[in-house]
Amino acid sequence: MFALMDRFLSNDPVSLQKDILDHVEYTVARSRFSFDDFEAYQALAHSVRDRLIERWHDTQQYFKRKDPKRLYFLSLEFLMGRSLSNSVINLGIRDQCADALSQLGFEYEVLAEQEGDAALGNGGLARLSACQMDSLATLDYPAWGYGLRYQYGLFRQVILDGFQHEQPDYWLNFGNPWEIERVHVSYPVKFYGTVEEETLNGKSCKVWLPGETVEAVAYDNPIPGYGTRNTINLRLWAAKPDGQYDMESYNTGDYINAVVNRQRAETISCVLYPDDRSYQGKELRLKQHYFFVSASLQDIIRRFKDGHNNFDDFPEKVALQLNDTHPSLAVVEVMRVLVDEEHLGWDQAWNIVCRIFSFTTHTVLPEALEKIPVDLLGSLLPRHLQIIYDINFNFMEELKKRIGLDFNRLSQMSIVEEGAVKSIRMANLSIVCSHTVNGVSRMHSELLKTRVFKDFYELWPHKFQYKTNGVTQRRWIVVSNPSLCALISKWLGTEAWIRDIDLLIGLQEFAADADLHQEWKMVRKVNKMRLAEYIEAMSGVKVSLDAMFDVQIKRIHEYKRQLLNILSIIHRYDCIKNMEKTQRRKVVPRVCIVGGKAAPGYEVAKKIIKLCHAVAEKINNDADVGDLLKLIFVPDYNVSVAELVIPGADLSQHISTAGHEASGTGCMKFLMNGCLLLATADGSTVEIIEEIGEENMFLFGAKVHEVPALREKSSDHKAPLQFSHVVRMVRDGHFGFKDYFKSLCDGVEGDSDFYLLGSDFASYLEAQAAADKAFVDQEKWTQMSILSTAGSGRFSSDRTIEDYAETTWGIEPCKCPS
Ligand code: 26V
Repeated sequence: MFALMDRFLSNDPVSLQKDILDHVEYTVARSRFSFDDFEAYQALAHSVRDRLIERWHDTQQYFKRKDPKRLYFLSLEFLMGRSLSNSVINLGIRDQCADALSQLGFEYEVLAEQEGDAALGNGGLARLSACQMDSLATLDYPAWGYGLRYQYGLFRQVILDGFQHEQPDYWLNFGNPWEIERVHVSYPVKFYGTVEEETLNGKSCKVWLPGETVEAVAYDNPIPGYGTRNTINLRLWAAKPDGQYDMESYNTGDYINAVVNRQRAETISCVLYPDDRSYQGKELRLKQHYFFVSASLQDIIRRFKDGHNNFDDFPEKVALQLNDTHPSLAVVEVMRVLVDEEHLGWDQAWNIVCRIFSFTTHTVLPEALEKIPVDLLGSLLPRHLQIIYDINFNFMEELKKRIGLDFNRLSQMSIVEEGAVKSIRMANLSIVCSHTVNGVSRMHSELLKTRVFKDFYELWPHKFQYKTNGVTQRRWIVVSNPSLCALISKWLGTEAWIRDIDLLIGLQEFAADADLHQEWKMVRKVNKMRLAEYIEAMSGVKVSLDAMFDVQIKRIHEYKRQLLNILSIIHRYDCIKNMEKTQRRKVVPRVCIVGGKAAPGYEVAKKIIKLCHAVAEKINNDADVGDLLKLIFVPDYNVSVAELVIPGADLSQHISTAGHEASGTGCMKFLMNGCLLLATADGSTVEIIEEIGEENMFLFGAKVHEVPALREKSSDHKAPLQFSHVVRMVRDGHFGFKDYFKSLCDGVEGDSDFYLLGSDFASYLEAQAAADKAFVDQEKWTQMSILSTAGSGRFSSDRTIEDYAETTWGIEPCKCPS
């Protein structure tokens, strides 16, 4: 036996260099005297991976020995982005890697750029999952993430003539050193078939005879914590044909077709659904949900049984977190396994289910609430449909006892929705079966309690909680903004804020310090230069560093109101055009940056992207305007693009119609990076206001309680003249594509202005003017910027996760000794 210390790989540059060269030769199979940047990246990635695996083993062994209650985080989506940069920071070996590489003639930053993003998710919910995994590892919680290993991640956005086109993201093309394939960790997942009644030991029980079986194979992705040895696991499932051969079809001679049919199993984990807006009852999607749920639960139950033989202990050892309704079939699957396979009584099983699940919802939009057509569910998962009916029957009986025969309310709360298409309401199912229902910001939770799930709140007020979202400062400051990171540590005299974000508040003390201002401005300028270079390389447009970099990056949605931003840019353009030359000198120059993907079937969002390009074309080529105004659309927005853009932003926009953004997490990343916010009071911005004060932001727009009345108000009184004027410019074809943009214009004028662009326009322009005014006074601006970073502590995912651990999951840290 080696002594433990001897076993660990060393992290000094010499050892790293040796490992890198060994991987060049033996893993990448290139000569150690001749390899390119990509091959060097691969070798570096494998060297880092080796170190992750060591820690991963130790952590898993330690968890096994200690046998704490574990959290299982179930999510259909994780937007992890790049792994190398994050891993070297969390392992504390970034500088050593850079040293090792430079002696080999390579630059760390250049190699890090070789990695493509792991984009196994759509937007906010998926990136939140990634941030939360980082916090779970860093805070030493005994947690596992479970998800799907899509072969194609979120589509790549390509812009041609200003129109969005989608291209497949075959991200595994060049291999993925960050995962470990576990060919021996695999489970059968069943679909279709029939349910038979059988008698076992004198008791009647249900037996599901499936029509199709697919194998789920595990791929493990180690998630290292920062400043700890703990490295947790994100286990993603891939679908493979099962090992059973249907001799009949092979023998009939149609060998080729038999093989091809088997191979079709892989389509289950083939592609991520790119719509984050409205749920469509698609069989493949439902198959993905169940495939993921079934494999994860088999794995979790196997782990539990290895050491426990009484299911009554299950809730002491297992907490299951439902990330939105997408994994909600898990509640039904646990019932099925306990009742049909483990032969527990219904009541005993139900008692267990009610103690293990917690549910977090990430939306307020009714159209995003999942409903699964009963016919679809019944054909794919016949036994599950029966169980759902049984759960609902019991729930309705209990409800009748509580509220009497109020049929209206009973039918609203029922898990089964009657109607043209009889469906299962997944949110209702999740609420009924979970002990806790979390919102993602205080405002979101209030809306859940007073509107979306009002009836459920009245029935079970104790179930409703909220945990305001947070983001990890490791990725969003340390990785993406190293100069700011160094500056913060210098002024705080410690790096401890990287684990203990509350320390950031210490910057407040220096908010007016002239030396800090100098250094802060320098850091911001360097980041702006980096962004300006990217913009020029990508679009050919040269932008002025003296301009205010004004950014709106997020998925394109009507409620997020990118259109409001573009219309105000048109207004700014129009004002500049109509000014005397002498007046133009007073204009604060702006570089407006917009980025985001539209769901492929979301026509309005696609038109907004086209309008942005059409307006940019006009403005950026107008000599009258010059550096006073530029409009840039950053294509293919993803995590890596965000890491580049956020540190370089002066101003960022979070301008959703009040009451529509459940939380928003982009705003938190900008805030941490010292970017000022121009925002409506919606989702988490309400809480940001409380932390940094209204005077350090630019707020505008209707408040959530004013929105319903404004929607009622007659259209003539809503929009100011400037608004009608800019819409008219679009209508009249000022930016071309007159007919194509007509429906966009119709959608914001008159009574159809559902998202209240017209009625918020005047106050939006005022907020924009206030931002211009503040920017002129650079000392004031810098102070606001420092105060933004200083006040961002509450918005770390560390705080969110600690809160979940204590008040929802009931788990405790389990720190693996170093
Ligand atoms: C929703 C749906 C709904 C229909 C079916 C397909 C599908 C796929 C993905 C999603 C996810 C959308 C939900 C989401 O990302 N919500 C965002 O969650 C963030 C984290 O809590 C939050 O900050 C954002 O405000 C919220 O929009």
